[in-house]
Amino acid sequence: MPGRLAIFGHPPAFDTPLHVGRPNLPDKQAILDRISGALEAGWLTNGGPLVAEFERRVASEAGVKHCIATCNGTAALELAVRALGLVGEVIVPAYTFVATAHALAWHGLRPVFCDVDPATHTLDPERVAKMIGPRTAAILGVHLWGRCCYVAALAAIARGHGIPLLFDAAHAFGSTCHGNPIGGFGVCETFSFHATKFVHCGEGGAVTTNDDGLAERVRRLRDFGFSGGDRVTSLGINAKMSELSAAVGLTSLDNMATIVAVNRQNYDAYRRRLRPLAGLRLLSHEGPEKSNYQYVVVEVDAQTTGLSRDELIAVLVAENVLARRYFYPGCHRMEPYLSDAKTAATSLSVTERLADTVLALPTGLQLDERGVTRITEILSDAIANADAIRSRPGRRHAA
Ligand code: T4K
Repeated sequence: MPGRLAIFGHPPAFDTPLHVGRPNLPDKQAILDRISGALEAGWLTNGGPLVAEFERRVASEAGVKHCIATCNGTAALELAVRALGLVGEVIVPAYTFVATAHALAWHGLRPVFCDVDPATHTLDPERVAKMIGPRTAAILGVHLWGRCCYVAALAAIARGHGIPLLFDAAHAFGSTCHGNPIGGFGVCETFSFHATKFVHCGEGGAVTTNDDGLAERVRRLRDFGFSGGDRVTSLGINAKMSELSAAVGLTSLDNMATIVAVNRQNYDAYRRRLRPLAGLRLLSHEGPEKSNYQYVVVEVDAQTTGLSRDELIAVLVAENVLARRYFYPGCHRMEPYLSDAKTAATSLSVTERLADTVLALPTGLQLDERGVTRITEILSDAIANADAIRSRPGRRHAA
């Protein structure tokens, strides 16, 4: 009934806002204990024991030889492209967080935006193959939403053209591809351990690779170009992770299994409850691969629901459910890329449809089955009252 919805002036379903990307903090005391140890030791960054332990544990989880921890996921990508010495153009999906493109452009590389596969929202290998040109320096795949992209097909294309393939695995720590942990594919992969990720450091990231030389270059670039003692052997930057971030990250790793289990329960509850709602397609985390279930992503078919994605977001936000329209409007429709005439002329029909229809819903430790049930009831009530919602006076679309 319209009467139950906050958008009609009734109290919101949730007293406290539910966020997409609310940090999981299951054991604050353990974080404080680790930070206290670092303070006692008087060692806060630059090669401290907590970062070293974090790197060992991430490498082990990702099944990879080297992990180089960084101050964030964007810096990890930047170090990777810099260490690979890329020059020219890099093929990348437009349907991703803008950091993927910015990390390239910041280093003078031109992101060439490719469309994605409608089923998985990840780079479409057939389109990638057609876009390779004389200036293509690399392919950068993104394992979106915690699910792997088409690694084997992309690897075959990269191999055929003798160009490196690397992956932005910001969403995909703890997930697998072809049965192996994400982290060891391509020449290297990069992770984000931002507060909004299911396992996080507050701010943090990492480059993972099995290539000894590349690992050494990334380590050097991360630390001003120092290659031992006071010897500087190349240009470098400060992209180091601090001991305080590693303290948060290690505690997060300790709780990883619990967080994934809760994410999975929430996803299963969403799946059961959304099934009867025609016009809402939940992106699947089913199948043989392991997923971290960290994003709950729904495509809204406005013809069927009677409400656009943005109208549904407005309903949810009024209930204190802060759903997000990731990744709107697609990187190719953002500056500075839009000012590039070639990019502006690019039409990416799948990316554009997803940017207009995808809704990310809250999950993580802030939520349980009751909360998921309530959120899906709101969606159901909204669809049942689409006409009343559309015709109410002074309606505004979600920003
Ligand atoms: N590649 C990909 C594919 C990525 O998705 C990302 C980052 C990167 C690369 C780069 O990695 P980092 O350099 O960031 O490590 C957020 C995150 O800031 C960003 O890390 C993430 N992807 C992206 C998907 O989401 P915004 O602009 O949505 O952040 P914001 O501030 O709106 O926060 C998201 C929600 O989380 C809000 O509802 C508020 C809530 N929140 C956030 C923080 C930080 C909290 O409740 N508490 C918090 O402490 O980008």
